[in-house]
Amino acid sequence: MTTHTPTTPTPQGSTAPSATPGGTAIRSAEVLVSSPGRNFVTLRITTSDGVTGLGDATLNGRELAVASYLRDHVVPLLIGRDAHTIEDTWQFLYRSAYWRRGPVTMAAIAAVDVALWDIKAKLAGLPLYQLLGGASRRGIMAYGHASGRDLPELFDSIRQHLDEGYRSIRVQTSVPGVDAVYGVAAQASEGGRYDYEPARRAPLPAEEDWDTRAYLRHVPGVFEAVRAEFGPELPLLHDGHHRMTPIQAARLGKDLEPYDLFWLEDCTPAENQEALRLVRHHTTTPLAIGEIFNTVWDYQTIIREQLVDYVRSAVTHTGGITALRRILDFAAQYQIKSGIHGPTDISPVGMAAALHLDLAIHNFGIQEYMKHSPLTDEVFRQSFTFVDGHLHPGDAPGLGVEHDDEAAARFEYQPAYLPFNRLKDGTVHDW
Ligand code: GCO
Ligand code: MG
Repeated sequence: MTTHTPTTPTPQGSTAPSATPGGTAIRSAEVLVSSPGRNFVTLRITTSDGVTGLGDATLNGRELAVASYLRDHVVPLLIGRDAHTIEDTWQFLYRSAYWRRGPVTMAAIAAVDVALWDIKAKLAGLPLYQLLGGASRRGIMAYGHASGRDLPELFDSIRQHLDEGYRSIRVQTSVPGVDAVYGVAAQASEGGRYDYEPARRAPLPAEEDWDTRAYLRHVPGVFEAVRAEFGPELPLLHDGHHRMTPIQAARLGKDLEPYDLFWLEDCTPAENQEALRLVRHHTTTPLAIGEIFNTVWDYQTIIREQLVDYVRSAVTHTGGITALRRILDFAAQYQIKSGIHGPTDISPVGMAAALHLDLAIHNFGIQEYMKHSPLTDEVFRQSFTFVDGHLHPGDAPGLGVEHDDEAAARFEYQPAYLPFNRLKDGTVHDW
């Protein structure tokens, strides 16, 4: 039994529901920063009975800001709180900071939220998805990232993904006249694998170039060729990575209609949600957006006016399972489905949280899945499976991920930046 006494100050003075009787008081919270192939920030919460929970707090290229936010401002508030009070802790961290929202704050809250869900599920002796309502499907359809500098290379990449078991494929391509384009593996400087983005772990960001007109001319032909080679059934996706204006995005959506995309992602930057009205009015190509959003407020207009078909937020960047579940429930009222962000900069802990949510919700759409590097897998021991294009989080109690501290100690943090874009005349453009 735990007592809920929100008005009784803890020794830390945070008016936290205290929990000592049930042994679920938070004893410690550690911020673990490591770089096994790429940087990760992980929060580990331990209860007075020694039960541990993990949360992902990785914000690619700005990792240490979240580590400091947690270490300096959140961890001291957690000690002594009841690990069972997930909702109260979420509201406390969100509202008591006064300065709400933003990727740093919401990634920090997400890490606490997911670690507490991990602990609650371990204490219940159940895989986390059981606490979220149980499984709504047998497996989670995942898509992988194929890419190529030209058609033969792209076709090889698609075949390789099919051989690895993927049954849905994102297609990214080089563009004639543009030197380095987002999402094309063979251009990446580190070992030819785009997956370990940012491609360059270095003290300064890499500069890439961009030409929207060249891109708009080239991409439809690539999809025509892919459909001709692989047939009508294979679900194909494409990421515009925030580079188009609404009218340009509308044209691309229209031009891609004959190739029946599963979705066109991040066609505009969408800080301006209304921009998507114009795109929507001109094309029936399904739209996905939201990987850089961090609260439900970023989706208000988009969801209410049904301007997209898929919500792309990560558990890690949107305040955790508690908050993303609410966004997805809101979206469900408008027949909008999930497409949770899952690149390799979401740690295996963040991925596991996504998989438990994917399995439980009704309005699941698809899950992005880029395999982590073998180095990452040494640090994060996982229990998920990937069979015939479908993921499953496994049935270990909690999230099903353990952090190997000894392995992590071998991989020190390295400064890293995402690339940025300049147009031919030198103007900075969205990346
Ligand atoms: C995706 C994303 C990523 C982002 C990356 C930035 O669709 O998976 O666009 O590739 O670029 O998460 O850190
Ligand atoms: Mg994307």
